[in-house]
Amino acid sequence: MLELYHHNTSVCAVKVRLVLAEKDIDWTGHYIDIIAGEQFTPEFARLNPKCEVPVLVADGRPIRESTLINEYLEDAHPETPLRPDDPYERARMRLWCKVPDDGVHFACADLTFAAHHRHRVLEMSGDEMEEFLNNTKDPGLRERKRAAVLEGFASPFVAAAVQLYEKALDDMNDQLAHTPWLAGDDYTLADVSLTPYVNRVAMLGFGDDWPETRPHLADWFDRVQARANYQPAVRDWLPDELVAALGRNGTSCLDGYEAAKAA
Ligand SMILES: N[C@@H](CCC(=O)N[C@@H](CS)C(=O)NCC(=O)O)C(=O)O
Repeated sequence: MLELYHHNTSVCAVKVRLVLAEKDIDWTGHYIDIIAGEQFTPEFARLNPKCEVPVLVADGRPIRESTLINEYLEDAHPETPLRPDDPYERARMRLWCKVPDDGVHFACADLTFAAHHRHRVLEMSGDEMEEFLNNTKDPGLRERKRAAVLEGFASPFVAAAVQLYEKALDDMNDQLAHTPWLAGDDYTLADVSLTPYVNRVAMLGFGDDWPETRPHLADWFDRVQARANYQPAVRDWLPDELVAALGRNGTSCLDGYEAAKAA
């Protein structure tokens, strides 16, 4: 039996839910509200000392890090393969899987906090907010969160985050000009790994010009959303009011995003 500790909008949890849905694997969920700080309980810290979702528990044994969880799922459930057979092609696929882990994930956290989560954190009392921010184990991430909460798009980390994101989106568009999926002819863990990060900036309203500026990326994202795993892994977990609110916020956030892009 597989148990997944996850959160509805967490990009890393989406990565794992996409694979579970693609492979049609049964799982039981444990919902951790990471904006309310539920990841900091001692029980959850025993599963993941970094206090982050997702954690997959397979036959009582916890596995953390979404990239590694997805590799585990691929090894344990090789039916509906999501990796190329050829070792070189597989290495190329894994390069795409490293893109979030090498920086886009932190950039995504900057943008998400600056555009959305900060508004929930700012509703906390001063003491609650300090506790929430101080609970983050990684000192670098702690400072980035603090800046995004207090300063929004004026955070000194946001310009670099936007530029890193823009480069990744350009790289994807360039690749997708040559192959239908990121690692070649087939949908793989590479596409899974980038889907939630593209979805996040699209939800924040920063992708409306992609059909003109990044047509191959836009086409890929249309195909990604049309796949059978998208609805159960992504859309079913997004409250309608959140989707609507993000669309409305898009205009004001877009100014911040464009300013950061030009900085
Ligand atoms: N590298 C980790 C990152 C996990 C991560 O940052 N998870 C976020 C949600 S996407 C989280 O739980 N954040 C809690 C927090 O920042 O306190 C992975 O890929 O699983």
